[in-house]
Amino acid sequence: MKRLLTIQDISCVGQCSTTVALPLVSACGVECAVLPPAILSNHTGGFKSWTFADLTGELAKVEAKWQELGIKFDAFYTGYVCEAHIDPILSIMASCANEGALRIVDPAMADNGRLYTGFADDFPSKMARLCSGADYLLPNLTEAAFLTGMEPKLAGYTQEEIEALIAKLHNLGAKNVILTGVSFDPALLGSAVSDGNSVRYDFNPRLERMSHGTGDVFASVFAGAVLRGKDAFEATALAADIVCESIKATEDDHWYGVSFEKVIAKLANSFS
Ligand code: PXL
Repeated sequence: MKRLLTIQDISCVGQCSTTVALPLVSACGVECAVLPPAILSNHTGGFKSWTFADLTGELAKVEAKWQELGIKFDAFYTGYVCEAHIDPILSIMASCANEGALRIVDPAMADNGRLYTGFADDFPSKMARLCSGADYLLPNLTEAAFLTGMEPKLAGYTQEEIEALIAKLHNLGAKNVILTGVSFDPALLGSAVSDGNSVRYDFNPRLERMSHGTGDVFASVFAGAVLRGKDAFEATALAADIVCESIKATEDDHWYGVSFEKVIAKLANSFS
């Protein structure tokens, strides 16, 4: 069984980041270790306030212990992290990697044209350092724009513009780019998957519901699927299906996350 380390916060309540990655990566049949660089009472996307315990100081200690114990990983999957975490994370990814270990980077920092509350305007340039060594980079359209120094557009990207954005993301140093939130037809929403040579598109019917945490569901399933041997396009299609199923399984008044729990059995079965 492959062993993946996910590095992103624990939001104790809110169905995002580590509390999504652990069950979904595990459901794919991949061992999921966790390293939270911060613990929040709840996520920052819609709750009025939150607590934030920074664990930056633990990261180098954990790295030293893993080196002493010879603990290594087949893959690293990073999500929501802060500026101070980036250098320690790069160090862990260098020192605790099995040969050929994959780096899957979700630059979780923005959506709908805006950075998440708490990130300074220059944060995308810091996050770009993490993206530069990514084997798989998974930004949404807003994150892609910020990473490449462009103004984000809320809608109306042409295929030409999408592919120019993807080229810029490859120029940052990412091997494969999976750009989410792509739409050329109002009825369809999907992703562009690029290996640097060609771009393929995966679309699903657009669901008229804004949902928190769907980027984390997408990236977690994508990471698990890639480690189970699916190629980037297959992993994208599976991740998008699981996101859609999770949204459909979520009660209308459940605003802070999606009920991915109801889709775990289906996800696990897709590997049998
Ligand atoms: O889902 C991304 C995410 C992760 N972690 C925290 C967040 C968010 C999005 O708002 O606030 C703490």
